[in-house]
Amino acid sequence: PTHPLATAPVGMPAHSVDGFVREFLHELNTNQGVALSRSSANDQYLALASTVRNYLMARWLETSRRTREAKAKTIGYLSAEYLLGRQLGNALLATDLNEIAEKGLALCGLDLVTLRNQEVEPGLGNGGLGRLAACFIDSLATMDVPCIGYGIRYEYGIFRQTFVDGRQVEETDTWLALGSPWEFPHPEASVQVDFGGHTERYVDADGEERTRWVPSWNVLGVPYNYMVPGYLNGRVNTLRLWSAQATKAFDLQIFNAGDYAQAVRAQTFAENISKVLYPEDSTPQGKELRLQQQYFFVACSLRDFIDNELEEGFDLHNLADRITYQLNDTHPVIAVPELMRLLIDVRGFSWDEAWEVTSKCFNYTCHTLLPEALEVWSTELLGRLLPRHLEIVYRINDQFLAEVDKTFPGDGLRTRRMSIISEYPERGVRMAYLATVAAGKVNGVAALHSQLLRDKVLPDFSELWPDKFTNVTNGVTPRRFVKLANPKLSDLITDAIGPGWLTNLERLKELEPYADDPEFKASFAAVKASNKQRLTALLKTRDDIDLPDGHLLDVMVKRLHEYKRQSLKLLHIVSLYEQVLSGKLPASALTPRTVVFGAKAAPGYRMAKDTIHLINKVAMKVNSAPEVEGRLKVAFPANYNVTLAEKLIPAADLSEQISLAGMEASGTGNMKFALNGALTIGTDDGANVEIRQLVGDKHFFLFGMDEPAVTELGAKGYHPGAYYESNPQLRATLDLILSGHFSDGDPHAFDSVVFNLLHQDRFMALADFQSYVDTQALVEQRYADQDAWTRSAILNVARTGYFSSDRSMRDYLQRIWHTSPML
Ligand code: 26W
Repeated sequence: PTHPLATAPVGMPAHSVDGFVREFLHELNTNQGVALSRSSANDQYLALASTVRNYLMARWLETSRRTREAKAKTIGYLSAEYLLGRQLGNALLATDLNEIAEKGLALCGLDLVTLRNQEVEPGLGNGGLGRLAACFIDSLATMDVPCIGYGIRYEYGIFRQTFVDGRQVEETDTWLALGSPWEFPHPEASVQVDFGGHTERYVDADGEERTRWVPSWNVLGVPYNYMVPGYLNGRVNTLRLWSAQATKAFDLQIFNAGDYAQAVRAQTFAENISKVLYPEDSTPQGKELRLQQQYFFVACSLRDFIDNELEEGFDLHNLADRITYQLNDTHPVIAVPELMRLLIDVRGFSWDEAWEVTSKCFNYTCHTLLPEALEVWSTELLGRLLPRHLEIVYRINDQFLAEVDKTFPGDGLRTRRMSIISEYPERGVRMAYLATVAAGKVNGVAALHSQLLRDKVLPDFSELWPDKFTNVTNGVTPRRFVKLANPKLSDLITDAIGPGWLTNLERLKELEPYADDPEFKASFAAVKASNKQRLTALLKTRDDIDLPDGHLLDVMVKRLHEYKRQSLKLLHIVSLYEQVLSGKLPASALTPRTVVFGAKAAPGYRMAKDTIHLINKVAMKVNSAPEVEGRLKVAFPANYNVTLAEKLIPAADLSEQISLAGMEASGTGNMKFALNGALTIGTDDGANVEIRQLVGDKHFFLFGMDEPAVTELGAKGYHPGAYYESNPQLRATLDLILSGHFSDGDPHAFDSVVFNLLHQDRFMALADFQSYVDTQALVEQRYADQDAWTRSAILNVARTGYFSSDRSMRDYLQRIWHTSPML
């Protein structure tokens, strides 16, 4: 280019109220095509989003230029889910534009809060795993680490939950309907992805025997780029989500012959691939479309990096110098045979050369311990959809089992146990084994989880390769979950210890002395009270729920799953209620308490849905019972999501982390609550273990069996009915549900939930019941001493800086990625 402006860095709009107003009105007029006086709130939101986006644009282009020039090693985060939450607030924070925007909008007669509330959050994830991905890319940008997040641009994210007569009803999440100001589509950079067909052998020009994949159909992957701004540091990384499009709009021959429906069918078929997020969290269904999704985004992502991020002529033997792929659970593991295929079939590498490169490029994070959550793809399906990949997996397995046999000669049982290919109930590919074989490092997500991963899920592998296994405890981004969610607490912290803690969260330790400072304690309690008021106002307008004043706010928010034991929390509520109803306890003896639930159930998960129904029915009864009026209340706002979490967590007094020990890999909600000054009641599970170690036993309410006790009880034979027989209060509690009291006299309404607890109770809720209610009594005692409670709450904040996702990223950089921030 010859024009000087063509090579100059893109200019940045002025950081002034005037400049902001000018930009905003320009966007409103030219992008939305409306005058301020005629504009809707949505127009105004879209114009505001574009304005803020423009401030980041120069930084974004500059980041990408710098990274290429430095040939820095990039983290390729491969994740089928990103649960981002709203973008505007975070972008304003990252650009330091909040105040300017507020003032500028006021000059236009507009209110920033109202516009922020227009945004529909991108819910492109189910729960913990997707939210973790969002926290990690935030931290990497903030720490100046080159990272591209790769994933799928689902047209419909996690379903919107409503309740009808207390039962969950799912509605489609139309997050794109009112415009999508944060994304940049690049159809010109589309990638073709092949499926189906068969493979052929042939001899190439050099006389080498090679394999060719002859696919039978294909789709296009269209990249959509999203900005991932670092906090006030000028770095803007990229999140690249792929959308599926038909390769040909439609078949003109067929169309001309008159069959319109047939002509467009192929198009609809292809575009289904990125249509909707699978709402199953932890129970894989083995569905063909899901495997298509996985291969689709992974194939696009590998091609994208090689073709567009590396300089021309780059020698792929050195690929591992430039990228390290992190596999977020097994969902993207098909990337392993895909990279092998690219190197061998397309680039002409030998098998050994290709394996040398591939085995240096991948690392694998496991996020679960539940056996049913480990993905196994049937070879029938895999062979039909990706025949070449199946061949490659077989060969990886042959080579791997030969290595096992060399280390443990003649140990046939062991080779069969460790095989990537399982034989029962049908022949399938164990994706966690494939990931472990290919990965440089395998990690769990909390200390206990990583230990159980080594000892129980992959013991043979950790024996073979002890150094492959490591732990990185999860973390959460303090930008979203402290600063944005809890501005008042953030101001109070800054007043006490000065600025800088938001990117160096261990500095919260400096708050410790303030736990004994009466003035600080009063301010801290006032912040909590104000956050409760904010929540009360929100729940009134959002759900028509009335939160009483002055209650202990007891919160359990997470996906509905049996192992998380929402049913145990419910038994506690019913038990308190039953004791008052039957006269065993005067209502005045209850600590005024409001329990808030938030939980979505997978649409096909019957027990989870029945549990939601039961919670809602108990809520209706308890909330209208004069016996417990002013003392006990149950609130279950529908559609718990990131946006609601940001209001709920800062208001909470008590954080419920009550999974059966050994089941919750880490948990991340537990960290968010502690950082916002809630006390935890929890089992010795996941990251709870580390939270308790850091905050101290006196400031954490531990209950229930630990993991060894759970294993022991399971081995000896668990009989939940025995607890029912021997514990009168537990019996009275379950009997009240069985009496039809909560179901308009229908005694069978909740048979599924109650009989499951009585006769199976896979997650041992009845075994932990007494310990749980006893510990809740200790909670009430502490709460009665508000001063002591506040002190514990402050110490929770001061001692949990470790759980910043910045620290998690430092751990990954040192232990797994072997790279560092850009200088
Ligand atoms: C349908 C297949 C499937 C299988 C597993 C879907 C989703 C999963 C995930 C692994 C479930 C998940 O989100 N795990 C959670 O990951 C969090 C982040 O590491 C942890 O904090 C949670 O404890 C863990 O349950």
